Amino acid sequence: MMLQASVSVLALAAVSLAQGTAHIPVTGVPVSSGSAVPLRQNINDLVKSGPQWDLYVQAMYNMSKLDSHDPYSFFQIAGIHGAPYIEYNKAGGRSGDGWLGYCPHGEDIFLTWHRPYVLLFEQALVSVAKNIANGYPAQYRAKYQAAAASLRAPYWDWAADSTVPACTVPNTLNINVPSGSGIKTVAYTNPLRTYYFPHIAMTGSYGEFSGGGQDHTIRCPSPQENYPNTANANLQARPYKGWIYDVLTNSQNFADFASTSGPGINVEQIHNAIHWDGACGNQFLAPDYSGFDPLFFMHHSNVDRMWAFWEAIMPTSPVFTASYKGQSRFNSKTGATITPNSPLQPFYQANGQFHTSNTVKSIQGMGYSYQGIEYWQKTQAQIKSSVSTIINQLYGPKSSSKRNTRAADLVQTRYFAQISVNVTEIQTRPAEINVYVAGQKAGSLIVMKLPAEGMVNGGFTVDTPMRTLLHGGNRNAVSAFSSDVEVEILTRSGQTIPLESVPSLAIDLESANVTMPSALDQLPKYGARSKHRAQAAQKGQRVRPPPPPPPPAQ
Ligand SMILES: [Cu+2]
Repeated sequence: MMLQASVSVLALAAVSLAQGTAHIPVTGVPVSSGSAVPLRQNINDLVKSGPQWDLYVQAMYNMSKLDSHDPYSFFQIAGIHGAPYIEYNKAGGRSGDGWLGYCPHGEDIFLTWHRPYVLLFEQALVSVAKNIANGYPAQYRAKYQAAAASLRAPYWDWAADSTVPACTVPNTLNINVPSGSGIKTVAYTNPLRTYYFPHIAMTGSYGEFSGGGQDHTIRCPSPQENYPNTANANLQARPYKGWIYDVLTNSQNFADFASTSGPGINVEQIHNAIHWDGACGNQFLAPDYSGFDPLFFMHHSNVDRMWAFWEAIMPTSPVFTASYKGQSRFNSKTGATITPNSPLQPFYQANGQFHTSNTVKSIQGMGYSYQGIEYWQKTQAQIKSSVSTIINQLYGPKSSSKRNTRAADLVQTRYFAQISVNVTEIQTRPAEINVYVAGQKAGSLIVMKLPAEGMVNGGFTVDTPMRTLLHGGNRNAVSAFSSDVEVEILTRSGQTIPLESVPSLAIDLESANVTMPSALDQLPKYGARSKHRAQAAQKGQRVRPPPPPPPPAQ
């Protein structure tokens, strides 16, 4: 195996290797029990934090420059996701028979696998940051050491603010670094803008590795595109805020919430669209290389936060309960039975066993938390209340915080399109499925390269087109919807995949009565739901009846 520990940076790993356990346990950053646990920060707030920001930027840079064999190097950690197809953490040899990265997509373990993944990145980040803090001159050292101890993986909240973090744009960032017995402000190479692949990876030392056709990660390349402007235009063209509010409040169980394997709107589908939009395609959209774009861990920290929020408002809900047949991964074959107790390779617990979906279900004891989830000082009910308030404030419709509204005004009918498709029929992936109702764009679903096969599901609200149909005088808006849905499937380069080549694609219209909250710490309550299969046509091929003649003049 190709891993070697670099002892200088790897206090924690070096200890476990020396003790002969041979695995880096993914524990997060240890925090003494009962004391306040550091919160992951919004990256746009971390920028203003002074010493913590100085350390984060330098730690990201140092990780990118660590020897590519070092298990805490950015190369090794980012490379777990897809390419290169090498063993990490002595987690077992290659046994996959299809996709050979470690990450699962389109499966119930999508969220549970990515939680210890971000946690491993975080413990490496903080370990490197602590070393940097120790190098600050005496009069600053304690302040920087404290900042390192409470540094955690920042998140990019693309739903509250659908633009790329401004700090990922410039070539340099101004930070304070040690200088003699003081500190000085320097223009520091920005490690959040791009990552250069190690030369030995590009020349084949780790096996198959193309870098996605580049020796560094790129985003929205000119002259056709521009970062951040094109990325921001992409992001703002989708209603991420509403999607997040809907997925957090509408999902009835973990499997529906978590991944594209469950029906209707889900977190993975929203996450997929961020991969499509955030860098205009390129490595960030390719599962083999997406882990290397510095946007990745900010994005996945936020995905993890969405799951933590959902758990806070659904505290008694288990992770998925049914077993299923998994797809190929680095050390798991197609068809392996996956349960909530299946190993999440290559992530070990401290006891030498692999993490499982059950061992990562709660963030308690993982050394990090999020605002609202201060579990060391709040009851479960208080956490639910504060997280509900945050969800309403950040993602809710303006009316969600209205008080003293008449009860009858709070009941609404909401409409969702639910899409399902067998991805093997969409041979050129990733692709975007755009849905139109009465000629107007109603929503979109990104279908990724992964999962490699099987059914993928997603959904979004169609309240606006349904309202238009209702106001247009359609007494039966549900059947009006059904007879006026059109679909356009586009590849990343804009080529059309004809609907007739994707016969499995189905669109259902789900309607539900929803009681909207009357207080800021309450969330919508979904009542009975009903579903109608719609007849989708290729966009532009729907023959619409001519509009009715105007009524005769009196
Ligand atoms: Cu992702």
